[in-house]
Amino acid sequence: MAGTNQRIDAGRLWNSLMSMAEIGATPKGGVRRLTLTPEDQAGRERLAGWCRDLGLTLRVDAIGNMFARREGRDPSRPPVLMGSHLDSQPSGGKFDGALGVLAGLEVMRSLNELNIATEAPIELVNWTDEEGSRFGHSLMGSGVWSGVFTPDKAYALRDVDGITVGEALDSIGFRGEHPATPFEADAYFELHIEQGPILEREARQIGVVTGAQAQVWYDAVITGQDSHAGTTPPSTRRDALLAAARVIELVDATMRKRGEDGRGTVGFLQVHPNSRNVVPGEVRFSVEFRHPTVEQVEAIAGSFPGEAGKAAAANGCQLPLTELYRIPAQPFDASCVALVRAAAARLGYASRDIISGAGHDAVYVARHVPTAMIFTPCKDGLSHNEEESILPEEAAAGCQVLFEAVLARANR
Ligand code: HGY
Ligand code: MN
Ligand code: MN
Ligand code: MN
Repeated sequence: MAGTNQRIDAGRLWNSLMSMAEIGATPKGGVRRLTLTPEDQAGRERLAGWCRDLGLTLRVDAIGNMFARREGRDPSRPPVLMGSHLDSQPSGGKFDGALGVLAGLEVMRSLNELNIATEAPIELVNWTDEEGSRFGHSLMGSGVWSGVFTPDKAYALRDVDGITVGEALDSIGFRGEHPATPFEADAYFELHIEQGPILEREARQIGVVTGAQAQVWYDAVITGQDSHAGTTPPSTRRDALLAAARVIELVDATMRKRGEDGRGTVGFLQVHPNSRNVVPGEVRFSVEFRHPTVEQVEAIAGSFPGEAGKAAAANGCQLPLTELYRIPAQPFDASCVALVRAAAARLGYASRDIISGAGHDAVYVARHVPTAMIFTPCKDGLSHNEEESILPEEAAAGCQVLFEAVLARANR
């Protein structure tokens, strides 16, 4: 395995990853650290302790984003940022997000150990609620920071139990006093597992991420009529679940029309009243589409709502569809991408350029700060799954590239 001139401590990085994975550990080897829950709080506090041990200055902003700062020789220079997220899917993997945060921590530890003073300050970031699983808006913390969502809009988002983001932030003590607004930063680098099969299939250790694909997210509520399962004949049923099934078929057909680049998913669904002998009168569910080109996402956004409404109406139901947000395809900054590519080459890692199929905080940060991402492979390209797994040397390779890219940028 290349990367002989390692300046990071691979074993220490792996130990940090395994230590963080204990928080919210699930029986099948994954993690459940839903945003703003006690598990997320425990992960945040563990990170904060590690940062304090390094003498980093910690600050938390109004949406709970955490920034740990290492001073540079020239405090007037804007900081170089690096980081990712510690929140997870309900049955997520140990490395999604955590790798980027803990590799950043390892960069800080190594800079201290090697007594390297950088010109510019460096800040490690843990973004709040990247996953969007609990409150329905992904990239929420970086979205508020970058002005996509207002703080008040974010605070008002509710989970399935009716708890708001504001209440959850306060309950874990992470509503900080710093404004959640874009401050001047020199660059942002995010290390993340690819969450897809390409790097593993091509035996590449590093993905040089040049951008991320476009997305559109909806909330759907199908309303029919609750009625008795035993007495309601087919002719008078207004079965919201049957209508939802037709719409879900349409989501799949809309995706497949775009071939292997198409993505269409219904991941969340609630049936009301969810009783065995009641024809359901209401179904709430999520719909999201993605594609490498914004044109295709725009085309879908132009046709899907009408087609879905017709499918619901054909089953005697209404379908209020709310578009939550659209994320255009986001190219990353060429000079930062070049630093990632050069670092991988210098370290002797096999790399390739790649577009991210997943959304990342880097997508919103890139609207204000020159940004690049580094990918490492994951087994079978599996993620958002408890069996997500990577090798220690893969984590180390990504961390080493992060170290070199951040150092080069901070000293340019
Ligand atoms: O949904 C996403 O793409 C991200 O992994 N949360
Ligand atoms: Mn992630
Ligand atoms: Mn994820
Ligand atoms: Mn991400």
